[in-house]
Amino acid sequence: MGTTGIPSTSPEGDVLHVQVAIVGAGPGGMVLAHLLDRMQISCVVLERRSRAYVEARVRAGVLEQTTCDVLARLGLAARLQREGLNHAGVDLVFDGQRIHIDLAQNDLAGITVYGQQEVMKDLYDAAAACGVDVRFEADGVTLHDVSDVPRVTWRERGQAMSLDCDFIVGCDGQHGVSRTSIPSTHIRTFERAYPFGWLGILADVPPVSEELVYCRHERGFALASMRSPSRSRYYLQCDADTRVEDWPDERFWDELTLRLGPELGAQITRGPSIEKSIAPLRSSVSEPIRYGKLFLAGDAAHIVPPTGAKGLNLAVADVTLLADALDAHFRGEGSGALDAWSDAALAHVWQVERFSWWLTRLTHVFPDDDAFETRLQASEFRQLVHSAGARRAFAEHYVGSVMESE
Ligand code: RFL
Ligand code: PHB
Repeated sequence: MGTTGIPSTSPEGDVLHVQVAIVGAGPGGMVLAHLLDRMQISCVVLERRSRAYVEARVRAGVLEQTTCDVLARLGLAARLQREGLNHAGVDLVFDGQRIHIDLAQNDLAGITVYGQQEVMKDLYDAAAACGVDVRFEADGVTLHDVSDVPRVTWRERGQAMSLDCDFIVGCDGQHGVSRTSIPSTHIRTFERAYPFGWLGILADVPPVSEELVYCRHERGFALASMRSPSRSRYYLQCDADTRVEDWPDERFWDELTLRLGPELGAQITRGPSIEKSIAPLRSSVSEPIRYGKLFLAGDAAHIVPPTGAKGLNLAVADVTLLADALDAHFRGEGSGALDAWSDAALAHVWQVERFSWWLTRLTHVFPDDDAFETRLQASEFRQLVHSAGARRAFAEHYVGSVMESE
């Protein structure tokens, strides 16, 4: 450990070198940095924001077992195992009818609810302890010559920095610089935008249900989730152009109560929101996710609507596969695994894209849907009610065991 990192800044402006430069210190970039550190591959992580900013960003809540296993393998799961909430099931409500889907049947492992903010704290604390080099507030990160002899430049506390490397991994999310550093002739993006967003709140009140509840109501989708036995996370489908100011807490609670229906709605404990934000929904995949010496991973490469709870898990899956391929390369085993990485990662990505799109289609109200479409939705739900096979397929996708069982 502690092989990562570049020498301290050279005042003479010497060019520094590292094996892998990682752009973005979100979950993808940080898990990759830890994996490379354990493989004795030198790396540095360049993050545009401050540590406090990233840790305050409320996002994912659901971790697949594979993600938990990667964190455990890295020795980073002590708090996750103590504080994470294991869930053996999830509930779906469709126009008032509620079903339970067993997520821990047979070989399936269930999921763990543990906030992305907590994951980030654990990754950053461990980075500081192991000497993994993370440069926060790296300004104006620019990638050069990515097809051949890659170099990264940025500004750090006003000082110009430059770094040579063997590879760059762009883990800088959907608005980062990495994807746009690939010439448009060498990358293609496939996408779907959805005509709505999610309005989310966090509140220090007990969750309405022990399980996560995904609810399709004629007024729109609602999701009941949590962070702890005393902290709830709720989402409502909202118009694409709605603003947080349009949604005072009382309006949110009233709407949630309506959408969750009389039985669940009556159980809601209201309280002041401690966070409220709106996220647009999008599906998108770029192909291929390698150009020369540059690899794209996580949200920089693909976006899923949060309905399937998959984005963070996908980012971890991408970088886990990539770390093994980089390790094989640096151990002199050739470039086969690196060359195969983009296709291999994308095969998994498309599985997850399909599930996330399908679950969004099933549970949301699409403004242009006619009676034909809504009857198809209802019929899709009835399939889940009546078919153990359909519920099993749902569970496999939700817990993320699909690739493993193929
Ligand atoms: P991130 O987390 O966006 O991190 C990218 C980092 O790169 C930095 N950056 C730059 N750094 C340097 N130079 C630049 N030019 C840069 N541009 C950007 C950014 O500051 C940032 O720190 O991408 P990454 O690592 O790929 O991770 C992706 C996940 O964060 C994301 O997919 C999840 O949050 C998605 N997601 C969920 N995923 C799950 O697996 N389970 C869930 O339950 C779940 N729930 C959710 C979600 C996302 C949501 N929103 C807000 C979209 C719920 C919601 C509401
Ligand atoms: C969350 O708890 O933030 C959460 C849970 C399930 C999802 C998305 C987000 O599908």
